[in-house]
Amino acid sequence: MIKLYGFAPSFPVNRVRLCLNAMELEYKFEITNPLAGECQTEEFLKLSPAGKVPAIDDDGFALFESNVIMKYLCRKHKSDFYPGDITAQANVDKWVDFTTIHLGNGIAKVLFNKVVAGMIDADIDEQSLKDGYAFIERFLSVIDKQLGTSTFLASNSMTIADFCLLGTIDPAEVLEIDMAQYPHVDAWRNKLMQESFYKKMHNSYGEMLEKMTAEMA
Ligand SMILES: N[C@@H](CCC(=O)N[C@@H](CS)C(=O)NCC(=O)O)C(=O)O
Repeated sequence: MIKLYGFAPSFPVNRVRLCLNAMELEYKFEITNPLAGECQTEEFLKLSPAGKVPAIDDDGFALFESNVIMKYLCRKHKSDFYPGDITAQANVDKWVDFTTIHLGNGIAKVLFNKVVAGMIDADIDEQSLKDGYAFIERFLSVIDKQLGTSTFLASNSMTIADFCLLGTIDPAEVLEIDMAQYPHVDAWRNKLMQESFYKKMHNSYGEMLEKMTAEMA
């Protein structure tokens, strides 16, 4: 059975969880918390040499990088969530990379400064926080425009680009992103959050984080 290494607040990990759930693949979630040093063990570094989650072990085949894992799973199980047609696939790749590189970078900056810094007693970098919000505003607006033209991010069918975006934007409320500014993303997201592949992960990012923080206290 597939083993997925990661922990619940990690948005790259959650991209893979959404994909596994939507594909209805059985997997074991091996909780591995980088904030507790659990990614620096000799055993974990064999799976993921930079000590980052997510990583998977699929019956002895080890892989890291969230988007690569989703593509691997779809190819292996012949899922249309990553279409084989060359132009359809290029469209998916385009939105996966755009979401990851531009929006994801902004989310990571804000998430670190607003949530993670407090957990590990690190200083808040005000400039990084400001840059993060600026990236989010600039790039989420582009995604909003795109979602005004199609039902899902890359086309009218759901693909891994949707899992990538849904995972990335999952902490929106916790990060105080005003989703009303992005009505197409907001409507798309509210619909997908009702789906069982999302509910199987958690009811909301905020609820999950609150529960986790209470357990740590
Ligand atoms: N590009 C990677 C990013 C993974 C990543 O940054 N994971 C964070 C958690 S959200 C991590 O493991 N950080 C631990 C560290 O950097 O030591 C992916 O998409 O899988």
